[in-house]
Amino acid sequence: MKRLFNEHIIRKTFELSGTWCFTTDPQDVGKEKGYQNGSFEGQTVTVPSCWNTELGLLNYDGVCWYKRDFYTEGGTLRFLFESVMTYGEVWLDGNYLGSHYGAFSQFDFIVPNVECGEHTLVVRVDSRATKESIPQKKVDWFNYGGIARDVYVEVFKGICVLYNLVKYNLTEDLSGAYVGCDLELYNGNSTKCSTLLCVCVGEHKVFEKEVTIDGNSTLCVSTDKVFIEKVSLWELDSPVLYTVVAKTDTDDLIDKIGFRLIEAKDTKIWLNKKSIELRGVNRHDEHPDWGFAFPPKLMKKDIDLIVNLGCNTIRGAHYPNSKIFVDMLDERGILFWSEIPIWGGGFPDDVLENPVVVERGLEMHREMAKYYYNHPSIIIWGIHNEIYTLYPCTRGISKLYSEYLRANGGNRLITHAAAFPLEDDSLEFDDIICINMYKGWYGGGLDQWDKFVCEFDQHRKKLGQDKKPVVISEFGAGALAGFHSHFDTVRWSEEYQADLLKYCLELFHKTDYIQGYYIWQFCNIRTWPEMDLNRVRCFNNKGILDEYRNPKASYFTVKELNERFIQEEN
Ligand code: ADA
Repeated sequence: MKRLFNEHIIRKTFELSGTWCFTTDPQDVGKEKGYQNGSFEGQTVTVPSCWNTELGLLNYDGVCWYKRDFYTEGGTLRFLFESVMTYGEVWLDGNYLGSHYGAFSQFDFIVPNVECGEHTLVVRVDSRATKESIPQKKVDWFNYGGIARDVYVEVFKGICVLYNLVKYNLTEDLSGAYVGCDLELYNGNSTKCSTLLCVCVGEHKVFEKEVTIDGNSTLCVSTDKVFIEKVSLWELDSPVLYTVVAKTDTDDLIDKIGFRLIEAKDTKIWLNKKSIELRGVNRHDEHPDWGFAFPPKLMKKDIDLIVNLGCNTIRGAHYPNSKIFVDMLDERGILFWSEIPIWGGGFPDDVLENPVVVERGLEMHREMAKYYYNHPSIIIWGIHNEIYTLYPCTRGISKLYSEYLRANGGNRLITHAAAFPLEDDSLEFDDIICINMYKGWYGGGLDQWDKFVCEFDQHRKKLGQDKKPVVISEFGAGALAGFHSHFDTVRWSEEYQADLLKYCLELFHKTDYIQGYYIWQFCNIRTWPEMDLNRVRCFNNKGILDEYRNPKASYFTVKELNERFIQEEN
């Protein structure tokens, strides 16, 4: 399942999800043996899935091969992969189609003149990290391997719409909008063709014109902005979505958008010109039984649990989440922070200085901004998490990524999660200042929080950054579900975690310049067994629910506090 709605009524598409033939290749000899031609035997696995959830493969990190036969009537086909973890190479009937690096982004190959009949698609997946990987080997989550999201085949007839990024500006009073589109088209025929291209937003036609494209070529079209006099806004309590249909004579692409304005000024965050406090959790798109191949049913359950907690926002720590999840947030009026997996501790300066890594990070931002552009729920782009901000190279990276997203990422707030906020050299590139801090768990007692809050207030004023709202993007404590203590000072107890979160939430809520928080974290997550992070049970246990979504005591503490804050607001 790709989206919560049909992206095409005209275009014929079929899923290649289901059973595939699968084998591990621990010596990485598959290419020499000709596996790319489909000449291997193996077990059956379902796609999408992560191989580490198969029996015996929990800790397998390496190369695997997948094979799937399918029938087509032929023509120009587009093979679309939503997520291959981490490096994927693809062959059709032994012919190399190409490769993609990066676990959390879609990619595709367009193949003209495919003959009618049976074909074989082969995918080589390599999950191993190198010095040039994003993320690096050292991360505080389990880096699953596999084809973790769906695979599709789309049949291209004539001129097709590959992408449609809807760009708009709202009028000052937010009642109307100037709407235009950046479209990418592809001519699936081998000869030059023309078509009428038409784009509608709801019932408003915003573009209609004839376009001509050479055979098997791409064309980008940017339309002029058209004024829509009356629009309903995408609000948290009424998230109105508009269906956008881009249509040619032979093809279509359907998406949804919402009209909203997000701003950060005068130390506050404003949604549609109303100030909001962000009440959120950090959530990994992960489950011990599914890995990153997270099923929609469980996504909905996670969202229900988060809404029940009184939250209005989720940070997709630490990578772009599946589009279905973001569709659900669009529909339910929940704000989302999306980021790429440049994760702190794993990135020493020699890695961050490597131009291959810098370019990979930029490419991940390009992909995120393009594929998620139309989602109204995404209000924050995170450029990196906890990298050491006093490396000379960090400033350059922060500048590069934030400038890219500011120019190409639509109306969103840009930030990075700062673990060293008092020595951070990149705060000036942010729209909101986001701080990860674990006082009361790592480094210092709980009362150190008050000291920090005063110190940072002085600091931001000294830097001239005091008009920017501050959000505490990570804080928390580990708790082993079921471990209780009469003493709230006993670490790892549910009581200790609940108390720490209560202390923090109350402090953040009453501090004027702090405009929100994201608890670390929604639920426990699996981590690498060999990590030197001291993770009991090989899990990061800071969830306010356990990994099977059973609540710890802190879940109810947080719920109670959020409800109180909401009441105060009204
Ligand atoms: C960091 C990091 C998280 C997690 C957390 C922790 O802030 O961003 O991914 O590792 O620490 O639990 O220590």
